[in-house]
Amino acid sequence: RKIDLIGVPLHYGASRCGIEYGIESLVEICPEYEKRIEIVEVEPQKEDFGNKKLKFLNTISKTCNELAVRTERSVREGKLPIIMGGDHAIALGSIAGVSKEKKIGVLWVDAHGDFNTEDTTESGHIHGMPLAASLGYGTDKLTNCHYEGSKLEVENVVLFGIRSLDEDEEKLINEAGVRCYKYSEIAERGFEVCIAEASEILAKNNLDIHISFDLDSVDPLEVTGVSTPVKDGISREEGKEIFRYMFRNHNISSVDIVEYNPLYEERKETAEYVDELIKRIEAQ
Ligand code: DIR
Ligand code: MN
Ligand code: MN
Ligand code: MN
Repeated sequence: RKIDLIGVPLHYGASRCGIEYGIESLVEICPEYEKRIEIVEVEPQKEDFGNKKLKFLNTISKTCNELAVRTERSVREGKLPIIMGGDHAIALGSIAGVSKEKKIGVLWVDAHGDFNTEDTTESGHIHGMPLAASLGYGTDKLTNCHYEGSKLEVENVVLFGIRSLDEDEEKLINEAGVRCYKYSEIAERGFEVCIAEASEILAKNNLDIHISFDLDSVDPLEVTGVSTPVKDGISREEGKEIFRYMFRNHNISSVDIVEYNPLYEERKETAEYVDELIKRIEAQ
């Protein structure tokens, strides 16, 4: 299948600067991507700066709506879109776009749950909210991205690699009933066992699967170029194995690779990793 590389240099969903340079930095080590990546531009909108629980809501909402149109078209044309961030808020747009075209499940690989709403968030950063919003939790302006209502069903969503949840965020995950593989469980029961089980849960309804891969899911000792590193995590190899395993066992509709922040990386090893992941997907 032909691959569409879609870049979204959004940083308004996150706290620290630098994520907006991720795509440029990738192109520096792999110039061949320059012509291939189609950029969805981020156009700053008028904001309500009094709203500390939904920072930059209008800009993020606008960007996600545009990305959704672009992603929907890619899937409709029979292609596999890889959406590159930018911060993880963009997953709301990619999932909205793909799910307009076909019903999907989601494997969310992350150190964080990204399951906050304006009522549970401690930071007000929307990159901590896209999974909840895709399931219909939170403000209309996010949950109604691209089309009205929820994009996913709880039984078709699995969280993987999680080791940092806000208190009320964790309550909401449990209330919603989403299966959450914390890193502690993966470390205890083994990576192979857990990815196989996660894949089986997602296979139940025979849906195409979207993989949303936050680079901070990987151990920050191995991938340093992220804004919000959390101790421990899956290895680089295990991250690649997730793609190998999922592509072998599912029809993968689309992929996000997000949160690459070149300002924090030590030796371009994060850019190299993004390149390796793209090449692995292309080899399927
Ligand atoms: C935190 C951090 N839970 C928040 N989230 C991050 O701001 O809601 N997600 N870093 O990737
Ligand atoms: Mn900034
Ligand atoms: Mn994330
Ligand atoms: Mn994260």
